[in-house]
Amino acid sequence: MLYSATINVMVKAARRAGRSLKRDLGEIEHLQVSLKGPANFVSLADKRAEEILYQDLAKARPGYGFIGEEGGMREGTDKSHTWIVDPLDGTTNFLHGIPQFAISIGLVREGTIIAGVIYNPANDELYIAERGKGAFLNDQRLRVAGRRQLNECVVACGLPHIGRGDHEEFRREMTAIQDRVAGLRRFGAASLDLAFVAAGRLDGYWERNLQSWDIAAGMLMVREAGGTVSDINTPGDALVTGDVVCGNEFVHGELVKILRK
Ligand code: 2AM
Ligand code: CA
Ligand code: CA
Ligand code: CA
Repeated sequence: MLYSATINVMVKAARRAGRSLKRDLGEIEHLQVSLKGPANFVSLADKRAEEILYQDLAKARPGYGFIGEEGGMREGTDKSHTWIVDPLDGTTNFLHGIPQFAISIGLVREGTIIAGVIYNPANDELYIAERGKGAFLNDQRLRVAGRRQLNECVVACGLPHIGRGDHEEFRREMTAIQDRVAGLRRFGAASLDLAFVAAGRLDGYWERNLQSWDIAAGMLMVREAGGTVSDINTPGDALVTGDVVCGNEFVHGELVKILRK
């Protein structure tokens, strides 16, 4: 595959940060884990990976703005382009040695996501999406699954975290969906849940209260694989509300019907 220069910059940065995460995975006991908020862990691994991503991306595109989970907002001189970066999505999995975590890099131009890279260094799966050009996993073009019977579908969700979201509402939604699908999953890394929908491994996924860095790259991945992604509640922008639902057009529609009741 021939990707654009911007994608190549993102892939190089993700792979370098990925090497850092892999090194740190081998010495979890030295990572100085702390809590940023209820059930929101951060470690040296998150911070080191973000520093690498910031350095590489800022060097290649000096004017672009940068929003990273651990570094906050850094404005650029180019007001139309912003990197949206999660240096380690799935920190809880990472700290438990569960190999379901990823680096997620999205590029937004004037409010539209135009490029996304999601990289899981544990299994070397690299997902790439570019607006209008498709989505790829290790250079293979991706297409969402085609199932049209909800009772044949495997759907993933995210659980509301301690101190966030409406836990009762979630239990109602989860029960309603669980009763209709072939299987329900909870993997714990939002970027990879979206990537799995793009890859046709999952038929659908929904989660509330996410942040832009969790989903910017993944939302584009699903769209470029032919899927439908939206805000759960309204036709609003999930990138802004953090409440995301996706699948093929049919599965998305069915999930929305259940979740909006
Ligand atoms: P993180 O590992 O980068 O924090 C899993 O449901 C998703 O929620 C992950 O993408 C995870 O990203 C995020 N997450 C984990 N703990 C969280 C918390 N306490 N509040 C908000 N988001 C959280
Ligand atoms: Ca976090
Ligand atoms: Ca995250
Ligand atoms: Ca993170």
